Amino acid sequence: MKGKKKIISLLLMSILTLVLWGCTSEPASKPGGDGKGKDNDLIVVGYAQVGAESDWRTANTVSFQETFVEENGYKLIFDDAQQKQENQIKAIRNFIQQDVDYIVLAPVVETGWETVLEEAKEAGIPVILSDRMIDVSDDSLYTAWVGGNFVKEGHDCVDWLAGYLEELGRADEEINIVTLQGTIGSSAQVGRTKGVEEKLPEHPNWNMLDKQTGEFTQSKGQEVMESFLKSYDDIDVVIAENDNMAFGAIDAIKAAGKDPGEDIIIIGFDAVKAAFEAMIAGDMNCSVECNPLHGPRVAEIIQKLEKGEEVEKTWYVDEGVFPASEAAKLIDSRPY
Ligand code: GZL
Repeated sequence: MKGKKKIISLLLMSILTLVLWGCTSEPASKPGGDGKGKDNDLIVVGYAQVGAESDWRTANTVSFQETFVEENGYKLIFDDAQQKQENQIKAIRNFIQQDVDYIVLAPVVETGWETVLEEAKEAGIPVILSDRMIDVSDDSLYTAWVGGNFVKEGHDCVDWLAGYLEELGRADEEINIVTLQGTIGSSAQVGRTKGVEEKLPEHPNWNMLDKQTGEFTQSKGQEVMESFLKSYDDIDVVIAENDNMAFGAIDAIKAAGKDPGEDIIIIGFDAVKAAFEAMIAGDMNCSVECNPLHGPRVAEIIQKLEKGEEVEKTWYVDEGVFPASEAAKLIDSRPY
């Protein structure tokens, strides 16, 4: 709860207590027995979520819903934008209308946020970014960002593939790659694509045949992979910028009579549990982790802000690289 709201509510409560005390010998108390109003003491957080396009997104949403509960002192107002920026902007304006204490935004794309975040700043409501980043000239428009290092994830993908090809004795072979990109302009897509492209020149025998967006969804990933298989008959590797598009690619490759994980190496990003299941089934070769469990970190930032403490601007989540050889051993310990 913001400073001015706290003072006003304390003043109101003391006036109310004095008035009630004057009328009865019993001390004033409100329903619930603790003498505190139900909503008065809760920190109200508005979360403008991207959508529900992937397993990663679902896990991210659950992390917020499990963290920002009343027993932890919060009231969560959640909005699912169905991957549309205009819906997220509308949600932020609603949060401002409702005078929430904090706005959390998982920006579907990097650009187009200045105006609405200026409005939040005007209203004195701190904005915390979760997951993807925004591209703004004035970084005072957000207080902090929690997310994955997407460029590093792209680097890790190339390094893993190089090691795997070495293991297979294919280090010097011509390797043809296609990429299923995420939502174009999202920092996860921008970063992962950039990370892969930065390291490709280390492997002059690798050819990036094509890149196209699968919108981070399984169905679109399958559709794009079907078109790739029609266009190219010698694909060696699929880099899918999230696991759900990898699952779509696996379905398309099987339908084309080829063996995913064997004929075509499949690499995904996120490391969701279903990716471990696909790796155990032999359909997928690796997943580069991008941890979605941002709820506790965002709560940590809010608690610091509530105490008037300074917070770091950038909070990277821990992430690893998970090859199929590790999948059976690790799947039961996977948190999402
Ligand atoms: C990554 C996140 C991406 C995931 C996808 O932080 O933005 O969006 O990789 C999700 O699964 O749709």
